[in-house]
Amino acid sequence: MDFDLTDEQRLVKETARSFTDREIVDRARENDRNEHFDLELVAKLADQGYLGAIVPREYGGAGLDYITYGLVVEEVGRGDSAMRTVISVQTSLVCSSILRWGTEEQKQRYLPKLCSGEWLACFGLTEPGTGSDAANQRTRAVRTDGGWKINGAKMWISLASHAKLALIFAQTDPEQGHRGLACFLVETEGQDGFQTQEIHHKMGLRGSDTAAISLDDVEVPEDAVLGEVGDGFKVAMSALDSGRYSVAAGCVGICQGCVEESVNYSKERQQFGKPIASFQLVQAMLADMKVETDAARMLVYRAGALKDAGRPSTTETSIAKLYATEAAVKCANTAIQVHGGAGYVDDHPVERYFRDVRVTTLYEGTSQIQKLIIGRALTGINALVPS
Ligand code: COS
Repeated sequence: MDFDLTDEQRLVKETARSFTDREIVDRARENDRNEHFDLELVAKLADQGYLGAIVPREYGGAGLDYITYGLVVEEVGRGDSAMRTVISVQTSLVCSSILRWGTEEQKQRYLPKLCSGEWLACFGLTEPGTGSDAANQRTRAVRTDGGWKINGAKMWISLASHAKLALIFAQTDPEQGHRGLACFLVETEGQDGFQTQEIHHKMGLRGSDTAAISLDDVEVPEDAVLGEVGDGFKVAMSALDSGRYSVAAGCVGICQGCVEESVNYSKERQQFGKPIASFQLVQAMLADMKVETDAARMLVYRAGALKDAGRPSTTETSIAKLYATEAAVKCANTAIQVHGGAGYVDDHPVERYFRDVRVTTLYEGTSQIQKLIIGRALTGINALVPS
């Protein structure tokens, strides 16, 4: 077992750290305040190669392994979860799905545009009535002469308002249950019946584009199907294997940010004639955050190492996602405690961490769903199926 990063991994991490400090950190607060989805910054993420981090170079990607990708996501996540979300959606949910399930033609058509940032893309799985029960898609796709007609609605979809490509999951044959699902590559520009509506007043991720999608007789050709008809659920689950990893890595970044901000603040802030860092109860809070951060990071590294080795990693990814997201919620809460009143306004990033992190135990599978996946792996019993 080797706990050291390779020279290349260290270099990529250091580059991502200085990029984050230089480009992201200063803009995060204003973008959050103004609910501004910062396309200029998204273009810079693309220039860094982060939107196609795990995509092979032949398709315009950076060709990074999963561990190195996780290091980038951690650094960007420390700076701003709204920007981290762009990477997670574009790279993990969309590019990894096209890589794994796409035809050569689909890969050539979409991956270079997505890696370069020319196109943004979104992942349309969740619906107004369908969250954890992802197989229960109400969106319907019916065959037409040369393709498919799709009707339905999607909810809470990151990047949807700006996406030129939408992965849309739909039921083709309700009698087949999850085996009737298909994933469609829907090009949105000039697409009749495809409409988005931005969602505002979110608790956090205010600098992120979140929208609802309505699909009203959206017509796509036969070759818009990603994988085979009937593979849709597997496409979604495999995408989430990568997406959950990315969310977990981003949360390690939040934990790390909480530690760094709290250490700095506690050494500056004076009470009772001393820096508060010299009080044992403050050090206990710092130590708790550090332990959570390291444990979460190790779990992310393990999931990444399994992915790089091409081994099954679904359970270990759920463990990493569960632990890292819950750890980040705890760390953000503790970091505010260390900051006292100063942590209750957005002068310090910990206030934004606290709001941004809250969604991470909800999206890409709630903590409860991760526990069910882990519990099933332990027992062989699917607790979701009523007996
Ligand atoms: N990769 C590829 N295929 C997978 C997979 C994975 N990680 N996990 C499951 N599958 C396959 C299974 O092999 C099975 O295939 P068959 O049809 O050939 O038997 C099929 O998918 C169904 O799998 P499973 O029995 O595990 O389905 P369940 O209904 O029990 O799964 C959970 C339920 C909870 C795991 C799933 O619905 C889930 O993850 N829900 C949360 C959804 C979510 O995260 N939503 C948030 C989206 S925000 S982007």
